[in-house]
Amino acid sequence: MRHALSDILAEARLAARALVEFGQHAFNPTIRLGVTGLSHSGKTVFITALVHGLMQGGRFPVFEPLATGRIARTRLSPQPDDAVPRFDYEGHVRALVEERRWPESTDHISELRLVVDYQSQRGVARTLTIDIVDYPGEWLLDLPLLAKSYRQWSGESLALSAHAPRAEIAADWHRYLATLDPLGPQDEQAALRAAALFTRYLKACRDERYAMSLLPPGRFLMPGDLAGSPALTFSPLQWPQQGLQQEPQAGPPPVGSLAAMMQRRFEAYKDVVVRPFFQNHFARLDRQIILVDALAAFNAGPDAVRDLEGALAAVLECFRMGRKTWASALFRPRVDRILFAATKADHLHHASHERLEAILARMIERAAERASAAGAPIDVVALSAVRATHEARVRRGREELPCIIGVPAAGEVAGGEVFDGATEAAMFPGDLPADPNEVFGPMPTFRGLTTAAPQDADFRFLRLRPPKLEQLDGVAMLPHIRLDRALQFLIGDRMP
Ligand SMILES: Nc1nc2c(ncn2[C@@H]2O[C@H](COP(=O)(O)OP(=O)(O)OP(=O)(O)O)[C@@H](O)[C@H]2O)c(=O)[nH]1
Ligand SMILES: [Mg+2]
Repeated sequence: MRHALSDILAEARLAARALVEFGQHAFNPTIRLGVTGLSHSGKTVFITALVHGLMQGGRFPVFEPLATGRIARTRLSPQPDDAVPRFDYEGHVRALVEERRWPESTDHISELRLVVDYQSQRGVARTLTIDIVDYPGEWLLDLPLLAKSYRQWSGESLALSAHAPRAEIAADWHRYLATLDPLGPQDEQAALRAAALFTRYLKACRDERYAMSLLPPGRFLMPGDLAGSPALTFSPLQWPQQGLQQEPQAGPPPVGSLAAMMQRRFEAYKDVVVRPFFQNHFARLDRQIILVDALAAFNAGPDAVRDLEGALAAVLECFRMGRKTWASALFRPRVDRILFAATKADHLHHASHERLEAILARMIERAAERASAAGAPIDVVALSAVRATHEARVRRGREELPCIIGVPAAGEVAGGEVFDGATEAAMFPGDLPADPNEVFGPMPTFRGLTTAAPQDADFRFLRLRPPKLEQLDGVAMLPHIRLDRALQFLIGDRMP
């Protein structure tokens, strides 16, 4: 009840804004494109490469308006939202193209406006405005918290942490929780300690050895200016009599208890962090691409793959929730296309690209079953926004092996060799199974990429240097894999 009135007001505000935007878009067609993914999934590189390709008029054969020469010009323009940092396109291009290094990590939302002048199929001059919004996937995975009570979330988080490999990582935190009485008096020191151990557990889960994906609340991993505030100083609690599976419907905890304190802070987190994100950003998106570092999960093995699938189900749940909650008659439908993209496909030989796509598609299918339909068309692609490798066959004894060749970044080490950032190396990325079913099920036969060829295991995920620009018909381009297919799905239909 507490939020009923504010939710109604928020909905009215959103509806009013949607109407204004709808009117504006009738004269000036605009797409708001959300780009998200967990940290390190490739968002910054994706946006930079996409914008660079569009502005340079690059080689995008599957993006029909560009391939058929209908796009006259693409330019940057001041963004509509004054309170959102601008996506530092120029800085990132400088890093990628001039310095040949990957852009710095970014942990905030940012925005960039692109204006495309093009000719319609009938030859009429038109303009499409694309607002690209880059936001951390961790924020998206927070949205399901809005529909959960503290007790429910507490029970679910503990249940999730009870399985391998999380259980081992969570051992210290679990041990500490066992000493706390949720119904005992509130205690700031206990809250601080529990929150610190909970945060340490979340951070360890994200370690590349485990590569877990489903780790809300997201701000525990990227606190920004909320670090140390009560809204980030809480943790699930274990009710002794009920064990790990807590009863979500139970009444409110007694006033002044530790559980009441945690519950208040959990609600504060939703008020300060989650609702503003939902209202100011998420509810306004038209199209969404979700970047997934599936290779990191495959590398870590079946547990990480299962966890990633859980995260994808949570993501789909957000879109369903968004539609159910906000799509009223006043609204034009919001996110009406969702693309899941497995990034960094250039780490695999092309023979595996389709397999990567098939596995991701299977993962989404199963996630969608769990999340009930998302309500918007979904597609899946395996891509590399910037292709840092080329392919070759390398002789090993009597065998010829398909491998990829790239320049490992300076300081990367493999097989006792320290790379200087200029020397090429051949890598054997291992094979993905041809049948996606080998990745799933209770006893998956696919054990992870690292077990495919142990002698080369440490070669597999070397950080590679970005490539040199390719010269194509006098245009300097960043090489890519299937970036054009992503673009066609995301905006092709809006340029008839
Ligand atoms: N080889 C290759 N590496 C990539 C590609 N895209 C991203 N990477 C690697 O992945 C890293 C992370 O990419 P970013 O674009 O910074 O990822 P992000 O999602 O913006 O990460 P945060 O800002 O930390 O959330 C880069 O530093 C590269 O090492 C790609 O297309 N090919
Ligand atoms: Mg980034």
